[in-house]
Amino acid sequence: MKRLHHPFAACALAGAIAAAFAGNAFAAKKDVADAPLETIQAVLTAPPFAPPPITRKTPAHVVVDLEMVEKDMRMADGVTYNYWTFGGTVPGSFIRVRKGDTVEFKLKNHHSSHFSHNIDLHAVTGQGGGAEATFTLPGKETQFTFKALNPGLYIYHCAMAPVGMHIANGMYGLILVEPEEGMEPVDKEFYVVQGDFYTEGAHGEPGLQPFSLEKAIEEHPTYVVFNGSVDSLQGDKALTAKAGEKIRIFVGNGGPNLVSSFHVIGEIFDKVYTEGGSKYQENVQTTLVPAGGSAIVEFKADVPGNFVLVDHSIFRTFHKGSLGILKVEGEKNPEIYTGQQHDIDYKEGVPQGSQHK
Ligand SMILES: [Cu+2]
Repeated sequence: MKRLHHPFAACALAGAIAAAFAGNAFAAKKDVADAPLETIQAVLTAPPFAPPPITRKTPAHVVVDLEMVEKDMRMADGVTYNYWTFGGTVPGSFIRVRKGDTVEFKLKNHHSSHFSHNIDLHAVTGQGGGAEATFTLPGKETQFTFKALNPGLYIYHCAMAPVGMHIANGMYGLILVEPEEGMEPVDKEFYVVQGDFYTEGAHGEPGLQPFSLEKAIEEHPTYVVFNGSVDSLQGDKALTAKAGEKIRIFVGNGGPNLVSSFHVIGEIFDKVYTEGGSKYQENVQTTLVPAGGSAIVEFKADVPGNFVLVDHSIFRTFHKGSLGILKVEGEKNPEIYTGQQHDIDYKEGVPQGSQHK
């Protein structure tokens, strides 16, 4: 005898009801989908800045125009390098879209380029992340279109063979897909991407330095830097903020080889969206940023000072270049941080804790 309360029977009934409702919901969604999307030209920014937050509440048809340029730029004082770039900078232009957007992606390869390039965006669902569709000879433009299905912070990079060499020459950047509800407002947003570079000459050896395939294969970088060069975030190029401001840094790691132990000396990240995903961890000192990966870090700059961005694999920082400054100005707050309170002779034989009496 058939038991009406058999769990599968119950499931089938519930499924049929759910399907009926889903059918209605689908019909309603389809009407919205049929409405023509507003066409918007994407605002692209050079590091260390990100385009403004997205305020619209509906998907759009976003057009991205990105130009690939090969050019000599400064690696360090007296040292230049022939960088291959997306948009003329390392990392490449920051791209910001919203979940559900349809992105029409136009990739241009400058006439002066010596090589063909393409792009693999980790935000793309589809063959090669777009690489197959964007093989672009010098002087050509290619195009493909994708739908931003998953929110998150994604690396993009060139995927022409030898892939490692194109990435090692600076061909990477970040694309942010904002969630539908947007992101929590902050006072300042920055764009920082680590990369490792391999030159024939030793660290600091002057002149135009060729790429060393041997060092790259051995994973022995000559330079490990933020935003493409030594001192890119120092002096008058330091990141700046005021005490009390909420800071968000979109952190990426282009690699091609190293994993970054990203840390800001003198700060604690209130939130880290680990690996650039949707969930955050709280109260983090150092976050791992994989090669070809990202993280979103957020913190309040409570007190003034020079806060130092580092890869805490620390020899890289002090000997290969991965050091940047966030300069925070404002009123001191001794309740949070006093600065040095004394510097006196230490008297041997006096019990600990009473030397200064
Ligand atoms: Cu390339």
